[in-house]
Amino acid sequence: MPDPIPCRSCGSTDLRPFLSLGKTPLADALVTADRLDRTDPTFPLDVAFCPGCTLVQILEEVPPQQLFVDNYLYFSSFSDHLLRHSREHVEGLVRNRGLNESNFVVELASNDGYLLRNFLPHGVKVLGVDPAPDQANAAREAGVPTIEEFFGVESARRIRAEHGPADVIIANNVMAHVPALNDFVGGMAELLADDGLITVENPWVKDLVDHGEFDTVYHEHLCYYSCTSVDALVRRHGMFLNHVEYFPDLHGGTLRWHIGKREQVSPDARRMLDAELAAGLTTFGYYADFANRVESIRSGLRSLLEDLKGSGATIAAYGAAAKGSTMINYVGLGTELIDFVVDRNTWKQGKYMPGVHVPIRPVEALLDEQPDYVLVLAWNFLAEILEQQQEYRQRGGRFIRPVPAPEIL
Ligand code: JHZ
Repeated sequence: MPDPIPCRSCGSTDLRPFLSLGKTPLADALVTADRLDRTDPTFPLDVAFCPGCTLVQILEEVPPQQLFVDNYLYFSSFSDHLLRHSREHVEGLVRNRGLNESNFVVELASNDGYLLRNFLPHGVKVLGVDPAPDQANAAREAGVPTIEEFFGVESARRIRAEHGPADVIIANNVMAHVPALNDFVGGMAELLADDGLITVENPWVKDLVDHGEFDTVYHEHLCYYSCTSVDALVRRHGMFLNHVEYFPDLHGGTLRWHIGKREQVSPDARRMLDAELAAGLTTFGYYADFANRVESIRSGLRSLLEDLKGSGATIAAYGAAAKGSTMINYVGLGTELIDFVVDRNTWKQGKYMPGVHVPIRPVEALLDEQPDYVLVLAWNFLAEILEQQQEYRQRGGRFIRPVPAPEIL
């Protein structure tokens, strides 16, 4: 028996598994036409709860280079909703903290500069940090200085020595992706000015469980956070979870945690911590039944699509998202059921979904082919997609949402 892996936050070796999605391919490793004859490598995908610090996490660790440098086509700028959310975040920070030319803001996992570019008109000095080369280049082209690397204590020291301490550090949808979690959070503490602010956004594990969002589990996402697990994590590094905001419509339910070196816990943060305790999120029992619910989504979705197909309907899917890869591989939806997936991201078009090898086409294919049904793999952007696809719907096309329970809309 291999040694049990320790919790990425507190180091406990008592992790308790509660969900196995079997072995799945890497969610963002889209396949090019010349590699279709090969079988894509798969890796175990098992989720566990840490009774020591309550952090939910997967047990497998694929090298980050393979995930975020060799196989990463995710560009943040393809969602209008996310762009609006990011712009509002920046405007709020500039307003509330009076940021100007004298301030320094660092974003970790700055992707294509989708967020930091909003600081430029205010003259605020910014620096992006991101290991993905194509995204870092796109950011630089947008005028956002970006260093191409994984962040940790060592890079924090270097950035601080060159630019001084950061007044604000932003880390959106990245803390889930970091294997050396304490090195990452330690790096933030190292770089942050004494009166500085860190904001961290990530989907909330409570929404994941309550709404059956199992497809957001994939190898890039090592950890699934609650306020309780974030509080324990940042306190280990001499920082405090001071405030929490909730965005129910972003990525299935996102929290923004405000973290600083001075303890100033707001009533909202206190309420969230108390609510997690009261809901039982801090105990294994909360997660114990999740696998059964995931199984019923799988069987429900499969039989819905098989019945539609059996009655002669054509089916496509929307969103070559990482979560879409988990969904179609776990449920087992190949070209016998789904003709093609559409996606706006031009980097993904012309490639194939990992594992099942369903082709990815531009969004216009929905009107060209007018499939009877479209399974929304990027269900987190459902409202935006429905708004865009009025013509497809007027012509009689129907969308299917897979979670929290498969449903024809
Ligand atoms: P989307 C990403 O996951 C990546 P993914 C990452 N791992 C993460 O942590 C989470 O986000 C939070 C396309 N699209 O963003 C764009 C359209 O085609 O849900 C994307 O390819 N038309 C960092 O990959 C995909 O859908 C549209 O109108 O699961 C959505 O992927 C819109 C809005 C999107 O995330």
